[in-house]
Amino acid sequence: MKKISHALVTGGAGFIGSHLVDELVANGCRVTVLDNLSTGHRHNIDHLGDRIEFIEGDIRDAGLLNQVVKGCEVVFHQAAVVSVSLSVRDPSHSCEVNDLGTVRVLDASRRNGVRRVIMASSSAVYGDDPRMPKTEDMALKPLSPYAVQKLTGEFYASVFGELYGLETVCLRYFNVFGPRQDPSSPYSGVISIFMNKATAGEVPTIFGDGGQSRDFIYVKDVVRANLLAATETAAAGRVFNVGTGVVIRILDLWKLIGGLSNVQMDPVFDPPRAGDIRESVSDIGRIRQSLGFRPHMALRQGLIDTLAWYRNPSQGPRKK
Ligand code: UD2
Repeated sequence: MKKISHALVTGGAGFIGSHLVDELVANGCRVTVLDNLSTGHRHNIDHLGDRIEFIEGDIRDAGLLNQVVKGCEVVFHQAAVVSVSLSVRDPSHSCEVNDLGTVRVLDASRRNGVRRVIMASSSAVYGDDPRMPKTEDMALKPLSPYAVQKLTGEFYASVFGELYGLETVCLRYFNVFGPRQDPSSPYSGVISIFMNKATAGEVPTIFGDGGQSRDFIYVKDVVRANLLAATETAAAGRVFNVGTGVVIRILDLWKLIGGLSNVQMDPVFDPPRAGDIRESVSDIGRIRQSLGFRPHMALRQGLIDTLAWYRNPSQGPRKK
């Protein structure tokens, strides 16, 4: 990897952010983490000790951002209210964090000479266009406040590029999974919830008929996409899908996780969630051709590794 001298990771104590921090540190990068610990955890980064600088604070705090961004070459903006259904319940709160917070991150970055900002966007921006797989040039149809907020962030990124010359790259994550994904809320990622249920021997709930499709990408592959986005010249000013192109239906996912956990339980079916999209699978041709990105981890192996983490009492999600 080309060297990054100093990076700020917003949301760096969270699931994806903390893996990104690990990799940056391993690459000899100086790292500052800004996280308000609303959903992130100190224990995700504790093992790094004083090899990173941790600032507990909020991305809506413009004064604080101006301080922490000073001297940073790259900002990885991972902090967000990440749940679609939480944004449906409380659109004002998620708007403040996801939109106002994002503008503040961009603004502090351009004022302080940051070279590039990598934005965590989402496949949610595609909404329910039935065409599969999703390509970056498709018409967008956000179906939830969360999706609107992520799309707004992309527009701001583009405008900050045009107006202020700030380099930005938007990464549309599909469904990310792996160790450290926190299963404790009803809005947690489905794999973390299913693993928690399987490990505890509890019956899972499936929203809808379980026929909805998702493209799950392992967290370490998402980290590699971020590092390419930060270091490849060709990435500047662009939007990329970050997925695998491989699809699985939610009911089949439960069967797979149940099988790997040696649990056989029929799920309970509840009505579909408001704002839920039916089909989601990525076309990753653009990021492959432009940045040379390929996911390394197959779903099954990724699930095995993640399950090992959930079962390890010294690492698993219940340790606070
Ligand atoms: C994910 C991302 C979100 C956004 C979106 C883009 C997470 C936590 N959220 O939302 O940030 O990028 O993708 O489309 O990764 N489900 C069940 N039972 C459960 C939990 C979930 O059936 O106990 C279903 C849920 O209704 C949905 C699917 O599983 O159809 C995936 O749910 P999710 O919350 O993991 O992720 P999603 O796709 O809503």
